[in-house]
Amino acid sequence: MKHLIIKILLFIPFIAISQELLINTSNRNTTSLNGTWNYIVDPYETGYYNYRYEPYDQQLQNNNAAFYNNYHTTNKLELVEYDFDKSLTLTVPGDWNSQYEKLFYYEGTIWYKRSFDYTFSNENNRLFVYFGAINYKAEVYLNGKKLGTHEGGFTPFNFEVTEIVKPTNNYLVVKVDNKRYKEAIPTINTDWWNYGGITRDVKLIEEPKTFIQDYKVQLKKGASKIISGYVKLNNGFANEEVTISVPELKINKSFITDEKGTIQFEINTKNISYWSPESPKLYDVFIKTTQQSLKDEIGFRTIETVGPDILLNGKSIFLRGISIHEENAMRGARAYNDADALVALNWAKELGCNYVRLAHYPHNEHIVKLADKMGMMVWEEIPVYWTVDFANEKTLNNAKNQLGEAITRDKNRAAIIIWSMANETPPSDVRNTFLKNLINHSKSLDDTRLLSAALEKHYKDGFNIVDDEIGNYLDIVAFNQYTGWYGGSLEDAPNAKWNIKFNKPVVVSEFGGGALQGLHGTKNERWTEEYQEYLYEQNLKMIEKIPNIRGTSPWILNDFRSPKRVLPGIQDGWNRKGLISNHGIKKKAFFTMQNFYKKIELQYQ
Ligand code: GCB
Repeated sequence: MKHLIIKILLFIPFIAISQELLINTSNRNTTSLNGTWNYIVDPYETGYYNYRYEPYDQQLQNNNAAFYNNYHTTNKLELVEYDFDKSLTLTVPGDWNSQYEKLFYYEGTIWYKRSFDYTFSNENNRLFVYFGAINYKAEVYLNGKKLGTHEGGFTPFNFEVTEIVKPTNNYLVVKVDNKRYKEAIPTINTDWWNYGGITRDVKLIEEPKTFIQDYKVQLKKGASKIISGYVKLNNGFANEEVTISVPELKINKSFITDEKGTIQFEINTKNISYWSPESPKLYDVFIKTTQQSLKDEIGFRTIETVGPDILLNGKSIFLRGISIHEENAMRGARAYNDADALVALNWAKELGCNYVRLAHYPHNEHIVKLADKMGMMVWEEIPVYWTVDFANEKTLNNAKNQLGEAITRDKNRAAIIIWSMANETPPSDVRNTFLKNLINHSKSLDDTRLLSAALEKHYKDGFNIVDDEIGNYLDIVAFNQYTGWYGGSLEDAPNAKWNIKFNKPVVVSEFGGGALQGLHGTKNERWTEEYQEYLYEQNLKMIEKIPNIRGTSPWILNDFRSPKRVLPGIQDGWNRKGLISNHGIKKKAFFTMQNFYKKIELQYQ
C-alpha cells in the first residue's frame, strides 16, 4: 500500500497553463531542439486515455501506459507496451505527411519524443521550451510532467521548465493531434493540406530571472516622428531601468518600470529613413535592462488609408501582390525555413510584387523577417476560413488567441501592414458579432496596422455588389472573385459593372483559375495554360476598372496540395491555380501578371 501511495504521488501530473509568449527568439540565448525525434503513431490515443477513455494526465492515479512517462523498466514482469527509443524517427521541423508515405493522409495523434542534456550558463537563470508551431493540438510533457496544452496550428507558444529540467537525460514528449473538428479554427473544411506535426522550430531559451518578455517599438499611429510602444519584463518589478537605444538615430533613452514591470514610452526623433519596398531600411534597436540586452532590427514606416487611398509614408500605393500558402511545392511539404521563404519571395519579386498575402493562417517567422529585409509588404491572416462555428464562444476564444499570438510575434515587423480577420465567411448576425470581436481584439493589441478580411461579392441586376456589413469596420475592403472559373463569362468580364458600398481602398484578394503546367490548347479549353492566361487577361481588364482599386493578390503563386482536388491526370491532389507549377516552372499567366504589374508600377511612381 505504502509503495502504491508513493508511486501515485510521484506521478501526480504537474498541470501548467500555456505561458506568455517570448518574442524575438532568434536574438535570445537559445539551444535548438530541431533534428531527429522518435515518434509513435497512436490513432486510438492509447498513450493518452485509459480503457475507460479517461485521460491519464487528468487523474491522480497514473499508469505506465501513458506515453509521456517514457517509462523504462528493468522489471520484466511489468507490462509496458511502447518504446520510443526503438521507434522510428521524424525530422523536426517538418510535417509528418511528407516524411513517410504511410503518413501521407494520416490525421490523428502522433507522439514525439526527444532527449537532451542541459547545462545552464548561469545557475540563477530560467529555461523555457519554445515551439514555433505544432499542427494542430499539442500536449507537452517534460520528464513525465505536463507543461500544458496548446491549440492552433500556426502560432508559437512556450512553457517554463526551470524547475523540471535536469543536467542529463531529459525527455521531452509531445502529443500532436491534427484531427479536424467542427469547432476548431480552422474548421473541418479547408482547401489545403492538413499537414500534421511539429512543423516549425523548437528551441530552449535561457533567460535571466527578470527578463524582457515582450515589447513594441513602432511609429506611433498617425505620427511619423514619434517612436512609441512598451516593454514588458517577466518577473518584473517597479523602478527598474529600461533603456531603448537606436544608435543610428542617436536615440538612447531610459525609462522606469511601473509596479507591473512595464514601461510605456514615446521618443521624438527625426531624420528617419522610412522603410519601404524600394528601400527596406531596418535599424538596430537595443532594449536593455541591468540583466539583459536584446537586439532587434526594426523598420519604421507609416501606413494609413484616406478615402480610397492606401498611404505608405504618406504616398499613395498600389498593392502589387500574390497569395502564398506556406508550402514548398517542389518538396510537396510545409515550408519552414529561410531557404523556403527565399524561394517564395524571390518569385514574388520576379513577378513584380511589392506585397504578399500570406494565406490562410500565420506563416512562420522566417518569411515575415525576410519580407522585412526584402521590402515586401505583408497581409497576415488567421484561419477563420469559410464556415467556422461562429456561435460558439470557445471557437471565438480560440480565434482570438491565435490572432493574439500572431500579433504578439509580428507586431515589430514593418513589413506587416494588414491584419486579416477572415476569409470568405458567410454573412450573418453571429458571423458579424464574431468578426467584430476579432476586430476589437486586434485594435486593442495593435492600432498601427490596417485591418481587412477577404470578403465576397454577389451579383444582382447586372451588378457585382460588395456590401458585406463587416466592410464598415475594416480599413481595406478586400474580396475574392473567380470570374471565368467558378462562373461568369470571360468574354464579358471587362465590361462588368460594380457597386461597392464603401469609400475605402479596394483590393481583389483572390482571382484565378487552374492550369496544368505543360498542357496546351486553345484559350477556350479548361486546364490549359492558354485558358489560364486568357482568364488573367480578361480579369485584369475588369479589375483595372473597379472603382477605388488599390491592389490585387491573385490566387496563387504555386500549385499547392489539397485533398479536395481529385481530378485524375490534371489535379492529382493539387490545386492547380498556381502561376508556377509544383516543379517550379512558370505558367504563361505568370508573365501576364508580370506585365500588368510593370504597367501599374509606372502608374504609381
Ligand atoms: C477560394 C479560397 C481558397 C481556395 C480557392 C480555390 O476562394 O479562399 O482558399 O483555394 O478559392 O482554389 O477555389
